[in-house]
Amino acid sequence: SLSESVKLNRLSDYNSGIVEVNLDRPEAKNAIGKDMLSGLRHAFEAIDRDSSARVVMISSSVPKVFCAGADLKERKKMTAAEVHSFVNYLRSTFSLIEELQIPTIAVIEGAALGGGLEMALSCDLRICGENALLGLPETGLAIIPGSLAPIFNSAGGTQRLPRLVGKSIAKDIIFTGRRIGGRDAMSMGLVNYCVPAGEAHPKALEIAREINQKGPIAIRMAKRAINEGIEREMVSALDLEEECYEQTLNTKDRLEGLAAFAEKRKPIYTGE
Ligand code: CO8
Repeated sequence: SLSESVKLNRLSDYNSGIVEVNLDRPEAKNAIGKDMLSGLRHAFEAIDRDSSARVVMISSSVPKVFCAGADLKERKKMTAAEVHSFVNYLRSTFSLIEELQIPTIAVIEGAALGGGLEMALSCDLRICGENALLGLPETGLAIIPGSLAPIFNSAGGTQRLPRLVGKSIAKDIIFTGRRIGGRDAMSMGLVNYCVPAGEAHPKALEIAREINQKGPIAIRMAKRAINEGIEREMVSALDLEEECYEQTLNTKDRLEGLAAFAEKRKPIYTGE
């Protein structure tokens, strides 16, 4: 176990590849305190080193909550210097999640608020139940999402949210701090799928299994091309696409894909 509140599981029933980071701090609704944060950090560092991992799901075993954000009780006891180093560690951990080479899926049942939503925004995909409540309540606490020392590539809610849903919707969400239900989140493009309450986990597994069957190098290169390309101007972005495409050419998996097509069978990819 990495910490009391974070568990790292490999889903054995899907032939490895799919790993799950499970949040389990029921007494604080999965609020991110020091222990939870170091658990998250170690889990994602372990996944980063694990060359057999193909897809990550972040889920909660606490009913009706994904993550209540920063631990506001612990925060109240911290000195300014402690808050500063905690928030920097939080931000670099979210960047680690965002920059993981393999796809990440946030499985949101119930509340994903403040840092909890920012963690979900660091993921590639978000799948929620209809009971989900998503919001950035920070302005109500007289701070802004992901505040403190802007460091390139490690900003939080004010940066990732508008890139996802556009400036106008992001401003509505951040200025009002309103909690948004699953269906509304879906219509705003804040989540990829909204399913009946309790079904987010099976839906996420379905998506994870689909991704798990694709060429692993192709998936990694597609993620890189999209994430890095969107920050570049078009000519340079297209160069990046070409660079990423090249990485998929000299692979055993590409030949396996062509062979499987010719032989009318499912390809078996090894990530080589
Ligand atoms: N931190 C610490 N404890 C929490 C938190 C939290 N964020 N959220 C809930 N808890 C605790 C409650 O205090 C309560 O403890 P106790 O039993 O001792 O009273 C217990 O969890 C259960 O909570 P509720 O009774 O409220 O449970 P409900 O099921 O009724 O509601 C909610 C669950 C909706 C999650 C509700 O608890 C809630 O709204 N929580 C606050 C959410 C919030 O405002 N989060 C945003 C925090 S700001 C942030 O994340 C900023 C991150 C960026 C860092 C930059 C800062 C400088």
